[in-house]
Amino acid sequence: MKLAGLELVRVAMPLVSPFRTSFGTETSRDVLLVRAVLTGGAAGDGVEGWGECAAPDDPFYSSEYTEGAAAVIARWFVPMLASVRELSPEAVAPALERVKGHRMAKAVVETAVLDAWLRAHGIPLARFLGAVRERVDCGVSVGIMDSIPQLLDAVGRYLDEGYVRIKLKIEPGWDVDPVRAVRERFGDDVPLQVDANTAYTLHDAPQLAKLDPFGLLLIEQPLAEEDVAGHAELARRVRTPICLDESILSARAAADAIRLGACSIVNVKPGRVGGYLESRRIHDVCAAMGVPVWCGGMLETGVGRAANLALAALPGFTLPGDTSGSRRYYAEDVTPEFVLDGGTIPVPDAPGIGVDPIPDTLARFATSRTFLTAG
Ligand code: SMG
Ligand code: MG
Repeated sequence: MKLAGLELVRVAMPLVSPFRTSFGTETSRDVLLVRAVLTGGAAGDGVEGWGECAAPDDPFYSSEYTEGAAAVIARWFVPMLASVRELSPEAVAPALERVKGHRMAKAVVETAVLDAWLRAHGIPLARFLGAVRERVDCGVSVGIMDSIPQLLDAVGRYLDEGYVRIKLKIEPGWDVDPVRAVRERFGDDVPLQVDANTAYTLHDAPQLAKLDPFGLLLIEQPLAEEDVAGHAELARRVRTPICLDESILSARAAADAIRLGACSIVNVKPGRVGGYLESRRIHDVCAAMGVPVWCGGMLETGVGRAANLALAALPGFTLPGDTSGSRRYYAEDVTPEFVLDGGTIPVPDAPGIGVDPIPDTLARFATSRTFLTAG
């Protein structure tokens, strides 16, 4: 199979409510979807596949952002992939290896090719990855709010909807009080965790240790992306398990961080690590080292959500992920809705990622569409 081309589709997706983290507030997403068209071999005259870029609008979560991802794909990835004679999912990363970083951009391209390839072969992504479940347990990530009563309302609504785990975004000034308030209102049995998105330094260890009495599942990424040694030191000073998100860019980084004692749990986000193949390697490394993993989220539309659900169904994903129902994010999604039922969402079982954008809906949300011909 060869690449015929990639279509870059930009969609403007308003969020149902603002999502505030320690690095900023998002009210909508400028999402980059990629449609890969392959020809020849099992694809015959042509087969297409979809991927969603995890990059946010701004380079505040990590160095990547939507506009930058679209640029590197158009300028570098399309010509590099055009020269691959036998294009398979496994051939994408080696073909793009010369480009440093840009993992979210690499991931969306690899996913679109993977989806097309799996459709050509009639294989669902979940089966390809080695999934062992048909439904996955879902948690929800709750942003920083203006007040504790507002937070308790939001958490109460999510618990009523059936989410099986709550994650609170924290930052200096919004950490112990919201956690205590949630524990007092909803009890000690609610699986609860926090995510700081790098907002603290090692000097804050005494403050973070104040979270210990609340029996949290984990503290996610308290320190800077590069500060693996700092996380290892922090892990010795707090009892709550440390989970890394931003710091884990590859299976190698995961193995190193675990060996150094910087984390005992890993958040796997396919975009952050360069795709689903690397995500599976992280899963395997963590399983071999006895470290639980869970699937993170980047406010994906149904395109990215479908693939994340397949990943979250692997055996090592023993903690609920940020794989919430479509309605937690969008009043209307570009794919058929993913509905939370009994705290779980079914894993798509059709070939590839198992869903397609709905053409009319995509047309309404699209702000631009560019087809880049390979070769
Ligand atoms: O998709 O439910 C979701 C969002 C989960 O909190 C979430 N993601 O650091 O884990 C994280 C954040 C990053 C969001 S950046 C837009
Ligand atoms: Mg995180």
